[in-house]
Amino acid sequence: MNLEKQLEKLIKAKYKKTIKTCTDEQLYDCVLQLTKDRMAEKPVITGKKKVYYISMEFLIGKLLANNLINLGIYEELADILKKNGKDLTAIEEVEPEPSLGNGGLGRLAACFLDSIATLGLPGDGIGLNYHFGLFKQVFRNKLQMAEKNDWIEKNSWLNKTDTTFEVCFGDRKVTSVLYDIDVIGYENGRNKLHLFDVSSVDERLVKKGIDFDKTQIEKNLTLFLYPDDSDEDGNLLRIYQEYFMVSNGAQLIVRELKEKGRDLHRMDKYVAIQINDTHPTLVIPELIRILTWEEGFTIDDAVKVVSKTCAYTNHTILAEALEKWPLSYIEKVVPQLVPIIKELSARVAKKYKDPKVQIIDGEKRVHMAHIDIHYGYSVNGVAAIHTDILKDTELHHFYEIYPDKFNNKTNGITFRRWLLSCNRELAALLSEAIGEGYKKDARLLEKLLEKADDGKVLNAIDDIKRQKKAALAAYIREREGIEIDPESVFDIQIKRLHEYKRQQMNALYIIHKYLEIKGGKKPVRPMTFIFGAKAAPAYVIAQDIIHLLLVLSEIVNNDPDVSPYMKVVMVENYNVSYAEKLIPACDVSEQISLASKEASGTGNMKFMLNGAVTLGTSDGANVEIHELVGDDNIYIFGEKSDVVIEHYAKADYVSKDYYKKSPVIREAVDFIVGKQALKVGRKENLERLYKELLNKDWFMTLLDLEDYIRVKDQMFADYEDRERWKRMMLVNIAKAGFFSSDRTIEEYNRDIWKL
Ligand code: 26V
Repeated sequence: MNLEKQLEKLIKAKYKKTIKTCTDEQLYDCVLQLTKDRMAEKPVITGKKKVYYISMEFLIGKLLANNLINLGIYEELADILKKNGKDLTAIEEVEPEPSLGNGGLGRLAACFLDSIATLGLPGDGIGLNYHFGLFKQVFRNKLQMAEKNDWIEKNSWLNKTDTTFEVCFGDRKVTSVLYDIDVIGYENGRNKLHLFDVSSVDERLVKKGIDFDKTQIEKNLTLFLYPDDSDEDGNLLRIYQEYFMVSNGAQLIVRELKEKGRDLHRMDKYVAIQINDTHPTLVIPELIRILTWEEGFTIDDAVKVVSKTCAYTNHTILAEALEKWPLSYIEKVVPQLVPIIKELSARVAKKYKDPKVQIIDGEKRVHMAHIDIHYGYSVNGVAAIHTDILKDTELHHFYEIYPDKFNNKTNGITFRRWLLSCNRELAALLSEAIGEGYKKDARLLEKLLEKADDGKVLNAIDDIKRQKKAALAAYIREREGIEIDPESVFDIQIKRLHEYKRQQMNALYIIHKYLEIKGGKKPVRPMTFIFGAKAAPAYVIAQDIIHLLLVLSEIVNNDPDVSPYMKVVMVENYNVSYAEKLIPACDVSEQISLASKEASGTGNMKFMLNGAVTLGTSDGANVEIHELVGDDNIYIFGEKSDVVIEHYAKADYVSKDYYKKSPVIREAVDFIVGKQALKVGRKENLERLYKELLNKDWFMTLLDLEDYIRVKDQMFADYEDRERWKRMMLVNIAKAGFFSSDRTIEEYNRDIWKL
């Protein structure tokens, strides 16, 4: 049916109105329905073999614009609405954003689902339907508070199915209910994101903020994305969630295989299971349990086929992020898996004596990654440098045993969301300059290099950047109540708050600039420093860093000597939707993690694609960005990963030495507990952070601070060479094609899944 007629019909049936007389909310409701109907018409992608991407997180973001684009009806619908005095972007704003992920890992899973469908590969996601997802961040008294994100509305993208499974825990049994979200490829067919829920979940359990009784598993299991793991109940709940997800996933996979009449002994010919970090690791013993207990397999046969089916992706080398569960916890939550885990562990112990590769260690903790490596057929890192570090250091002992299992899959991002949807102006310009081909084959963006000396194209790119900066300035005025100057340089750091990502180093630069301006050294052009970051509620120093950023924002923005030259904005509740507004408006992309610590990063890719220039360390995918754009189109500073790794090995980094040696560092660090800061900030938070930096500084902020200041100053100076900067923007866009998640998924398929 004609799109306009279809919409009119829906509106008439539901609201007895017309497009013209509907509110934006009513229109959203009907456009959602229309889009779902159109998606349901798309053929399900099928094939002999299918991948299941199993993950505790799918940070899908709002879906309306993306689905309209992938259906190829965005423009048409926008025109229809416009003709009736309505604005599609205003209607997009009505959609609530689900927060089913923490950050990069969850967003990557969402990009992958988009690419899997776009490439026409059969592949479904398996995850959990968190009712309140990750908390909503609000600032009170310059501190982060957490509230629930109530995203599920009566009419949503979720489709309730009649699939239910029983999941047995040691102390109770629960019944699951499955919700599906359709995943449409760009001009292609349909896959599914399966989100499991418990039928007995009770939202009323949440009292104040995000507090709830962590022991009432039937009622709380799917309320929140992993609650803090600062106490035993929190940890146990996390294991309940993990087992609930994998048990449902395994039952679903086995059921689908049986429905298709497949021989379970040859499961690996029909199924690949990609384990996203260690969170879904229990799927391995759970599948073995199902095959032996319920399908009559010998343990040897079950282990063999499962090991040929499961593949593992590692997303971090941070020791504190690698899951090691006490066997006693697993015993309490899923006692039925304990004999299987013990058997898997015993087989390893029999073959390998090295304590570093054991599954159950001397303290009776289960190393989840070790299960994946021994009993999976592929282990991959997420950027070249990350995979090298895994092979050379973190997982070296495993690499010696299984050299062929290790491989790299450099992360990617879906260009549908991070270019076509969030920067329609730039996409249109690119189509005009180099044709539409890049939309299907991102590598064709390189054709833009032919325009590197074309003043018209360069100016057009720059004009779009200004337009996006003006739009962001208006949004920030409305949301945060802060006035920023679109003519200033927009320097942006948006990512989870973590010491290794070093937002605190950026803060020290800001203090340094503030003091310079106070001392009379004015910059040629004003600078705007923008941050967005949530911190885990139990992560004290991260909370302190947020406090410092909010303190700096107040001091700087209210100082009449300084504010004409510099502004600091910490946006509230940074999420995918905010990212879609910030990234197209960015001049300088801050990627300043301590070398070796950021496995890949994916924000770095989104910024580059939108014409921002990276200021970064040789870490994660920055290394590959650097190789692609060359020295002239990126700003790299700081110690390299080998130096950093050696500091850790020798334990010889002493932050106080750097503090003592450098007056610039001293002045900036002391400011944190100086009179001015203490006047607007809280002593407890600021002093704790100050002491941390001086006495510990585990992620070596002061090691790189001077080099950071030097290179960042140079970068701001270069920004004034406008012609050169425009060229840098162009080169970054042109070289971003490699980071399309379509390329990443093609590699996963070629090397691992073989669909
Ligand atoms: C988890 C935790 C949990 C508790 C303590 C501190 C901590 C620190 C880091 C993490 C991260 C877990 C894994 C993760 O999210 N990795 C991210 O994966 C992205 C997609 O591959 C990648 O781009 C990021 O560099 C990587 O940090």
